Amino acid sequence: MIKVYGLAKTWDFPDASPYVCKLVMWLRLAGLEYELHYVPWPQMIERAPRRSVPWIEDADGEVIHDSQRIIDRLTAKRHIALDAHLGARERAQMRAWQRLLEDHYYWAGLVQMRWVEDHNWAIYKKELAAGLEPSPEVERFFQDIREYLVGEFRGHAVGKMTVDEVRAVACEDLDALDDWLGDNPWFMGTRPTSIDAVLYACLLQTYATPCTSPILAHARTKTRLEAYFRRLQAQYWS
Ligand SMILES: N[C@@H](CCC(=O)N[C@@H](CS)C(=O)NCC(=O)O)C(=O)O
Repeated sequence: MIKVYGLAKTWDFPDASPYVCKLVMWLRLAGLEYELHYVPWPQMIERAPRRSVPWIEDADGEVIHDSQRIIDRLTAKRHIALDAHLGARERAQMRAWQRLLEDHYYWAGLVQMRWVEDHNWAIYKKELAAGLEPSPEVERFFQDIREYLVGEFRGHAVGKMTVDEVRAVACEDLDALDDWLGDNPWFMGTRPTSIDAVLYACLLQTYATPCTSPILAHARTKTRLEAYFRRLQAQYWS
């Protein structure tokens, strides 16, 4: 059995991290069984091979970090044929979408919303702190994590924009994703591929969050994208 290590169950997501959500969705698409184990902050930073989630321990003991490296390694090891029908141009296209989702929308759409905006941080912190006895130490701990994440956000290109600019570029990402999907059942056409796992994870954390934001209001106008998300949710998670 593959052991997947994440941070914590959050709201209706399998994990707070979209990269963990991506990996577990990919494992479902690939038909591989797994167990999800939570290693919350600050233990995660000490245990994770590269100080980030996800990482896995495969049944043979091999430890692999980074969602994409894990997917590539398991694809090779288990002869997973999910992307086997794609040609070089489609693979290149898929790579570009992956980068848009993970290196741009992640920051502009997700990190900005829940770690940077005060009203959403209050909602997110309440969920992260559920079950913990309130104390000055717990308060300090969450303040420190928030400062750390906001610092990472500010170090990223979109972190230098105004709030309205960040929201605008996140909405542009959603427009592009919706236009590319069109009326196709899967993001690369008529069959599931690995990129559906990345898109699903980002849409899960967009459509299923209790946060409030103009980005989410915009996402709800993207009816094809939302229908795609709801279909995958029903098919793979209910
Ligand atoms: N490229 C990595 C990104 C993983 C990542 O950034 N994970 C975040 C959680 S969403 C994390 O663990 N951050 C801890 C940190 O940055 O110290 C992957 O695909 O696994």
